[in-house]
Amino acid sequence: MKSIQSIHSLKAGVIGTGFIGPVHVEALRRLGVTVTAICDVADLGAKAAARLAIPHAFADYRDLLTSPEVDVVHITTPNRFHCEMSLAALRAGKHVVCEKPLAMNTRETARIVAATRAAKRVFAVNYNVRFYPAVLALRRLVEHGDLGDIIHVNGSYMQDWLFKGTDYNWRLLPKEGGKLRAVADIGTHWMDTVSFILGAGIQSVLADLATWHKTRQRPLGEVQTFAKADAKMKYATYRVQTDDFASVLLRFANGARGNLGVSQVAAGRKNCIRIEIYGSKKSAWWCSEEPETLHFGNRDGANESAVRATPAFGDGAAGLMDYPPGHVEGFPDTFKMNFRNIYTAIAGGPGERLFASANDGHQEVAVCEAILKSNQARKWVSVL
Ligand code: SOE
Repeated sequence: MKSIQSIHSLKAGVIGTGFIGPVHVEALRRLGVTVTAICDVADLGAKAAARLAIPHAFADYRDLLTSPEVDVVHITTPNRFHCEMSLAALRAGKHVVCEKPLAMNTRETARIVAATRAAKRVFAVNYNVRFYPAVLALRRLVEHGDLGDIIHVNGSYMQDWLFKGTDYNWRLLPKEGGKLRAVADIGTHWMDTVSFILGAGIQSVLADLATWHKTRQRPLGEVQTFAKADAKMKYATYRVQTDDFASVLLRFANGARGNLGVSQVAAGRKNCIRIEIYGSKKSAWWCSEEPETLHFGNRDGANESAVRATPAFGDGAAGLMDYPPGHVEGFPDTFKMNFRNIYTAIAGGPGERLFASANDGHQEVAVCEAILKSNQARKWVSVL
């Protein structure tokens, strides 16, 4: 149990206190990692430190980076800060866990990849969906050839938290989040997860991006991710320049074809990831709204379902589940297991590195750029 003891001796600092920063804090604590510091502008860091009982609060991230009480820096800010903060954290000798997408464009992500190589530190991008036990199980099944050759993959990532014209968040603004929104924010989760399962990257894309709300109402004041508008709020109208939804055709390096739908205006779909893999022997499908069950499709015999942590589920998630079958592991657990894998690597512990690297994050942004180009040119575009 050497690596577990080492995990416990590592100290984390979190930059950003919106929706996802506290999710990182909770997952780290469930692993037994001490969160020593938190940072956000003005008094937001201090308020979060008081709320979450974190000893050190900073208003300037550079002060968190010089703290000897921090070994691993978690970057959970709007995307436009990711590059600057990642490079500074590596320069300060820290390991980094950065939220996705890794940065605003491939110029930035290439700099992070180069800096990671030079710094000899662990750099992870938080593609947490990889750590649903069903996703890990699917990866193992594909690797072992249980589904046969992969013919095609179908699926979607649907949400409704930006359904109304009054729903607002920094992600809607290209200067905060980048030129792509739904595709970069949630589509890259799906594409990273499927590439991870198949062991094959995306080589080319044909994309159709669409914006349902051509203009939206921006509340005067900041609104947290997933927060609902308040009837008393005052609004300003602005033109929307990012995608509400998209359809993307994909070609993977192993010859498989893919078909992805993404939307943040899909009423009733709160956070729904669907992955269907069609192989030459059988099919397998999974949905994050029913995270504990894998389904298998057979041409001749009956279809089957397997519950997590039972023999029919396979052993792909061994060591990355803590609860017996029937005790649901879901979204928060994916963070815990991702961080367990990352912190074990930082501690020099054993086991395969399953988390997304800086290079994986760079690839996802390269796919986003190809999607943007394809939508503009109305044709297939190769990824870098
Ligand atoms: C908002 O769309 C969001 O918080 C994403 O940014 C996360 O990556 C996803 O896990 C949940 O939804």
